[in-house]
Amino acid sequence: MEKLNEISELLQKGRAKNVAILVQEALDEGIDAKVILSDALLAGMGIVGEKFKKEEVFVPEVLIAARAMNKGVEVLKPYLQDSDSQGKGKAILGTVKGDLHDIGKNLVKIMLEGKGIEVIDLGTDVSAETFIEEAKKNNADIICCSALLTTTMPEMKRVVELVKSENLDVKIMIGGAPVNQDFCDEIGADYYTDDAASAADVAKSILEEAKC
Ligand code: B1M
Repeated sequence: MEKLNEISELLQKGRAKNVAILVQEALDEGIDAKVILSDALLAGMGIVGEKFKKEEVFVPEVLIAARAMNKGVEVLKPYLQDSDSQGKGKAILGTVKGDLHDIGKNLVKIMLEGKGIEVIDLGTDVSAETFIEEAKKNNADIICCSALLTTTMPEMKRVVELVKSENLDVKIMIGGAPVNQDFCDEIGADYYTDDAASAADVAKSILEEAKC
């Protein structure tokens, strides 16, 4: 769709204000918020990621594209909420230690909140100890860890080990581009999900099961 391509291209150029305006226009034209997210914003960021890998663009360009992505997501946020979103449980969320990528984590936050789950967002560069401390302090139901670097994924294993050694009654969900189901099984985490919307669906069903 032309509008979605236009948004994707503006995002790649880091034109944050224009991305926000066009996202609103797309919503006004009746395009579904989830379609705008996947086919315009995530698609654009994916292209930036490919160019970054091939060294066709560098950190500054990626950062301004990321800022444009966030502006677009801000506009979409109210449209990504479920109508029955009220007090469903509590999740601790963060990007693991050594890792500063937060776009995916922020999307997970929006989607979880959209399902009525209270989210305690610890930000980026979060150690396993901090995840555990905050889960205990807040009596959380789920710990959600995001990682974008292969070098930071092992911190997720430390989260699992600490939860087990402290015998905490909390589920661990992991995700992020380099993470997969095999890694989840290998480290003994409870759930792996591929994208933010599935993370929220799974979190909701974990909480519903816990109440049964
Ligand atoms: Co970085 N970076 N980066 N980067 N960066 C990657 C991840 C990389 C794959 C690029 C590449 O080489 N192709 C590569 C990692 C290679 C590897 O480990 N195998 C990389 C690298 C190397 C680096 C640096 C080391 C570069 C350098 O400095 N030389 C450096 C590391 C800094 C650090 O963290 N210590 C670095 C820095 C940066 C920026 C700061 C410039 C910027 C981050 C800005 C920010 O986040 N505020 C950045 C970006 C933007 C990227 C790419 C281009 C895009 C990531 C992104 O936001 N995607 C990325 C390339 C790529 O992934 N293709 C890349 C959009 C986002 C929505 O997707 O986060 O995957 P994602 O989230 C998805 C799913 O994964 C899932 O939901 C989302 C979709 O709905 N998900 C979850 C995420 N978390 C989840 C948790 C869940 C469930 C699902 O449950 C709890």
